[in-house]
Amino acid sequence: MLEFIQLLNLRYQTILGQSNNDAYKVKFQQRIEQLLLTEAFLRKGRLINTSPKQPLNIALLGPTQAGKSTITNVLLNNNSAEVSPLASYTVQPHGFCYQITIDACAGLQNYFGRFQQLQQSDISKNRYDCYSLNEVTSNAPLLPNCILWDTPDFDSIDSSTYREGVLRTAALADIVIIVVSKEKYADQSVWDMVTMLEPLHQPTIICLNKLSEGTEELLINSLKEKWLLARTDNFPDIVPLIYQKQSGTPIWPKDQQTLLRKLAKQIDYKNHAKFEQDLLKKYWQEWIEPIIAEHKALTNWKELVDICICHATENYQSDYLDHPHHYDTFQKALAELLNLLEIPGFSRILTGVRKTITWPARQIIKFGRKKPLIADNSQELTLLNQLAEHVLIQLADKLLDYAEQPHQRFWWKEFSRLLRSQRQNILEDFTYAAKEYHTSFQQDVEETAQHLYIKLHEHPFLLNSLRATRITADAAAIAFTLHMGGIGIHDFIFAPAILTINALLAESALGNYLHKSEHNLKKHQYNTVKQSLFIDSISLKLLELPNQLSTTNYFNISPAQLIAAANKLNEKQHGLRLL
Ligand SMILES: Nc1nc2c(ncn2[C@@H]2O[C@H](COP(=O)(O)OP(=O)(O)OP(=O)(O)O)[C@@H](O)[C@H]2O)c(=O)[nH]1
Ligand SMILES: [Mg+2]
Repeated sequence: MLEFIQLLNLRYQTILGQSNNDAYKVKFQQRIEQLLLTEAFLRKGRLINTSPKQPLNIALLGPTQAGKSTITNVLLNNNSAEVSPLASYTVQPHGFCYQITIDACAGLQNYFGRFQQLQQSDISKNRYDCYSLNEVTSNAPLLPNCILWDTPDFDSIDSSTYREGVLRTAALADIVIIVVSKEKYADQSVWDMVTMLEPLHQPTIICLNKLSEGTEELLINSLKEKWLLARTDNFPDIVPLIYQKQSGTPIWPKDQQTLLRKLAKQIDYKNHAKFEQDLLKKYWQEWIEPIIAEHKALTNWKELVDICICHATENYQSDYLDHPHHYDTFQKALAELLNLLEIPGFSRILTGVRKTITWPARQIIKFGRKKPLIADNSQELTLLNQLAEHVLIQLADKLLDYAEQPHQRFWWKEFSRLLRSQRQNILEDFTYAAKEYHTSFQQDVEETAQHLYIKLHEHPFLLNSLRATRITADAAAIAFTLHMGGIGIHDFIFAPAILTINALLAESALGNYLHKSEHNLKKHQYNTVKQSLFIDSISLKLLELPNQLSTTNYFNISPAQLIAAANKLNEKQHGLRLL
């Protein structure tokens, strides 16, 4: 699950980097923060599992200049944290180990991942992917043994650049101290953070800093109202700190000296796995919404392609296979049959030719003259190419429609551009595949002719009477001319001799067989065209197109990856950590 959250976060960040849409930016930025916090909280779960004796972590979180660093020093009872009147002064998480050695914090580097652990004195102000860890030697009666974390603010203009450090430290904390000043306690950014932290179930206190005398009650009541709006858990302990004009150092109230030590005793990790799961579930639907939308777009695309391909296949059937004037494949088989008939009359006609070439005509190829394909410029090929073009036109129109709709508009626009750029390639590939099919289907035409020829031998009377007619001789001559490329298939079909032969055969004892052969050839032709051209060529290429979309604009998380992650999210067994 941790890996999936990291992947999701990475994709959100990449896409956000490419986006110019402001509404979209705010939404994505929010989700990135949720993901960062969740990733850190899952890492915390791993830390608890791998190093159960981890030191206690207490983090001070708050808006800039609220006094986080100042209060860190109050709690540490020294001046380890750097305080400044300049806004956004602290920009990295600084951990101060009280009564704890740095060696005991070994698991932290793993927790912080790409953030580098440095000495406070070695940290440069311009580097945000690091944190410091220092041992403090003071006596700090307000603190239990712990790492006390001073953190950067989360509300200044610059804060987005170092927010990850804040979120990582927030998720690490076993106790959270929200530091607000009287000027800042009502800021939306404070309550957004307070709301965001609720699923982490951390014991929390609020330090209300820079108070003027007498305003305490009023401000605490107001804080309470805001808390009840933001959170569902109990209003936490408030530590009011009066502004110390002279010393600059607030004084921790006497009656709350033991507050942190008491809270420390209540820390319990037994529900951490459940809290992780609740946190994931809280945001899950929102996070995966754009991925689902991408999957939906892909499904829509597949449906569109399927519909267009289905129409094209139907049109091929009606405009070619079932079309009385356009369909010519079976006629080619008949032409082959006539060539196969060794008819005496036919032989006489061919005598001149036979002197120079060898029968059957197929062997002409051996003499360097390519046998013309019966229908190189066939009606079928023209129609197939038109159908492919029509499929692409229909799809391009549909894509434009989708690009006008509110959902996944950018995906469809980009996809529409992609289809336009690939259109020519797809059509050229289709034309090539159609020619290939046409050439190789010649073999099936010849086989049909051979079967008819064999069948004809079962009817010697018919064979002989065919051979005896002058018409058959004429037809054979026409077939040969067709074979040699002298005439086209349409001249052949409508030649009177051929029409007569067709009628003769259809009305003969072979009529039924002829009809069946035509039917079978057509069926086989339909299946071949459907599979090799409409499915394996054009459809496959169209369905592969989404893979060519730029990965910087889209999530590209597959349905299988998403299902695997969702399954992990829902796997829950008593007491077992599964995330
Ligand atoms: N006089 C006086 N100054 C205070 C008090 N509390 C905080 N300050 C001042 O407020 C300013 C900001 O305090 P910091 O502790 O640096 O605030 P911060 O929240 O860490 O600010 P960033 O690191 O910029 O986010 C400093 O100049 C402090 O000296 C107080 O009680 N009295
Ligand atoms: Mg500070």
